[in-house]
Amino acid sequence: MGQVAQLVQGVLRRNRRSIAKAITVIENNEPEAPKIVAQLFQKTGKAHVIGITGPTGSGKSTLIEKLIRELRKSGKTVGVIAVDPTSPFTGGAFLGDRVRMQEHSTDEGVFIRSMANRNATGGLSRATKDVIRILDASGKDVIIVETVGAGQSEVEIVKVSNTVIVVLAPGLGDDIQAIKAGIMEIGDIFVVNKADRQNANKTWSEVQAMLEMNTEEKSWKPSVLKTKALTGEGIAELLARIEEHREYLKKGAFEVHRKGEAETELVEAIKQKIVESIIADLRHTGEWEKLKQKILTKEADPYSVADEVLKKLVHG
Ligand SMILES: Nc1nc2c(ncn2[C@@H]2O[C@H](COP(=O)(O)OP(=O)(O)OP(=O)(O)O)[C@@H](O)[C@H]2O)c(=O)[nH]1
Ligand SMILES: [Mg+2]
Repeated sequence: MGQVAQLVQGVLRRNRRSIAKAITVIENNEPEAPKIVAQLFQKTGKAHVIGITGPTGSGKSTLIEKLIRELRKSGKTVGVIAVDPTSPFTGGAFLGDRVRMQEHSTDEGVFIRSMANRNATGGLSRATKDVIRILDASGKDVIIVETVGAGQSEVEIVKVSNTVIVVLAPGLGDDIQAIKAGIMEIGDIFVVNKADRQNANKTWSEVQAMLEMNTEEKSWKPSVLKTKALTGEGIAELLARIEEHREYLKKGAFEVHRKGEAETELVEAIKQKIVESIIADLRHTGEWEKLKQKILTKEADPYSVADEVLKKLVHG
């Protein structure tokens, strides 16, 4: 059996090492990556993907840890992808390390992986999407994706998730102002964590007020929950709300979402294929080096060179 077939079999058998290896192949964008995705594709689409975002330090990882525990109690298997865990709070793969150290380390029903945001732009959501597929094919019922809510990652998390949870916390008031434009639109569920803190009610009211300002008619009305992730208070309510959203999606919104997703992915895939094949051709004919040289010597700017490439493609 070839390496790809072996990995695919391993993932389907829920073998931890195969899952880890397959994810590494995806992350590094190795040549086998598309083959693995292609062979697992039909076994995907069952998991509920939950995106968790919010300012750094709001308690996302702590909350996820508690969610994992509750989900396991109800017999659900869980995959977690922590994207770009490089904030000053965690200084790296904190969630993974912390949870691994605890009871989940020997639990076959939990798989946690940190992914670095190293090859950014576009590549991240593609890689994340494919890693979700690996976990999905390996039979995980719920897949949680954690990202820090800042700029681009907001858009990305919507692209890959069925349910988006925005986690805020008191004392991050300025942040709320700064991020509200982007973040308030994407949440299906809002959480004000650190409800044990003094200003929690104030933050809760602020978030509530912001949501009420949005008068756009939507069939799903986001709500704001309070949690204390450290003690686990409010987690049961959060899970109930997540379940409500899943039920809501099943009634139709899910199909609409999937169609939009299929279209976006197809567009991305076509773009990528076209770009790769043009560049491969240019390299093959030796043209690539000459074009690069034009930019280096300032004979032409990159856009003019790209125009030139396109004209040749169209007119031969
Ligand atoms: N007081 C209080 N502290 C909390 C609560 N939940 C989390 N914390 C603390 O807040 C800090 C940040 O928690 P994390 O879970 O790492 O936050 P995060 O949002 O994942 O942070 P980044 O991944 O760095 O964006 C930690 O010191 C937690 O112990 C809570 O409910 N109450
Ligand atoms: Mg975290």
